[in-house]
Amino acid sequence: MRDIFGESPRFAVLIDPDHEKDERLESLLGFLAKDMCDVVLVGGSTTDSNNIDVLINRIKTATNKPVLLFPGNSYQLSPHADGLLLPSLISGRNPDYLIGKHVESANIIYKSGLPVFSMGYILVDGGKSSAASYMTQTMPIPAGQSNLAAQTALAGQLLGMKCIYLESGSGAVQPARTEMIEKVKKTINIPLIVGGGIRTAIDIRKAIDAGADMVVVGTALEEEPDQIDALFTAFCDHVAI
Ligand code: 1GP
Repeated sequence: MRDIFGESPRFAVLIDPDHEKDERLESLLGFLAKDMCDVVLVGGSTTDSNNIDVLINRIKTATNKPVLLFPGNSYQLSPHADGLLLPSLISGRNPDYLIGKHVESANIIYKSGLPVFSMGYILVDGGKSSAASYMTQTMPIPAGQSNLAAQTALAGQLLGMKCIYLESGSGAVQPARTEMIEKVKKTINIPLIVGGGIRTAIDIRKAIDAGADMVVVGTALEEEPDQIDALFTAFCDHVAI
């Protein structure tokens, strides 16, 4: 897989396959065609669509940036992607999402030849119930429990995971707190992805300053694709400081 992390933080756009038919997607793809991101993630918690191949081909027609699967379940896989972030929900205690889904899909993933990047996925309370929490039947880590998040991330690193995703849930009211991002970042030495509820330039700056190696924006851009110009500019300006 191409190196998705580097010396400086990355800006990732998350697209949910459920929204493949949303007319706003075309507008977002138009911005991606102008290189307004570093990475595109594709995935969601609830999809039952068969649109993932179509969606990935549309994205890859628009941009040369890496397109990585970020699957919420074992059928959100496509050989057309550039790689797979393989999440294990290490904040939860549901064996299906720790290892069960992985066993179900191991042969398919292996045969696809997709580069795989194993990822410790940590769900944090984002101020409202999230689809990820509901679908996985797991409790998020309370937003104020930075030590617990850091311990969980460290356990993921010790298990050999290649990155950690601190997830407040799609459409979260509150992104992960800076104290938690800082604590997790200081505790691990693998890349840290932060997403969920990031909507503004301030949210992006806070996440970067706290130590995020990648910030993920989904809902805000799916709702209002035009915002990407301002958000990506703010991101680039801040990273350049
Ligand atoms: C969800 O972290 C991602 O898995 C993105 O969240 O949709 O709130 O940007 P948003």
